[in-house]
Amino acid sequence: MSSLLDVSQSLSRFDPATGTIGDAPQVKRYLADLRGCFRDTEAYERALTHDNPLVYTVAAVEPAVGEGDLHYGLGVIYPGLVGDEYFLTKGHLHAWRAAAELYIGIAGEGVMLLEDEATEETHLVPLQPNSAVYVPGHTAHRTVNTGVVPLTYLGVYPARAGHEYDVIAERNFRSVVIQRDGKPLMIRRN
Ligand code: S6P
Ligand code: ZN
Repeated sequence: MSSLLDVSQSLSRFDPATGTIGDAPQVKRYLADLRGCFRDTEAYERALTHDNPLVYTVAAVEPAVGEGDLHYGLGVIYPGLVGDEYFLTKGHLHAWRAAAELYIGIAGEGVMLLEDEATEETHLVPLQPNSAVYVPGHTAHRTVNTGVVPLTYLGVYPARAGHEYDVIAERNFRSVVIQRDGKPLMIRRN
């Protein structure tokens, strides 16, 4: 019987400084890609008239999509604000709703917004080096850089998880993370 272990696929080296994992594809999201995400739409449009900064990158290793396979991605969110709201990811549910995910903090200071799809109840969980955040299934997740240096993290998820962005684009997260007195604070969107 042949071995299922393909050692060439077992080790990858990631570079937190560039947000890359070997030659795995890297997605770059600029401020202009995040229309609709921020609460203060005037501040968003104003910021865009000056500049279109890189907000975050994700390099993903997504080889096979077999039952039981895992995928993972290295995310880097740059520090910044739109109005009083910190730079953030688009956020998503998994297309396969039951799929959970594990986030592992590597560098920087941030938080995750976790929102139960059914109840719309939101939780704020710190994402920091040497800590892991378990995102259960059926939970929309968005990552936010609340610090002054890039927030770097690894996300590990079932290969079949997939991404559902449209639901989030339509209804958005019920809560936002703003800077108040120099510190992060979660408030309701409206
Ligand atoms: C994938 C995982 C992460 C995100 C990354 C960017 O399931 O949750 O790798 O893709 O944090 O966020 P988003 O919402 O733009 O995919
Ligand atoms: Zn995810």
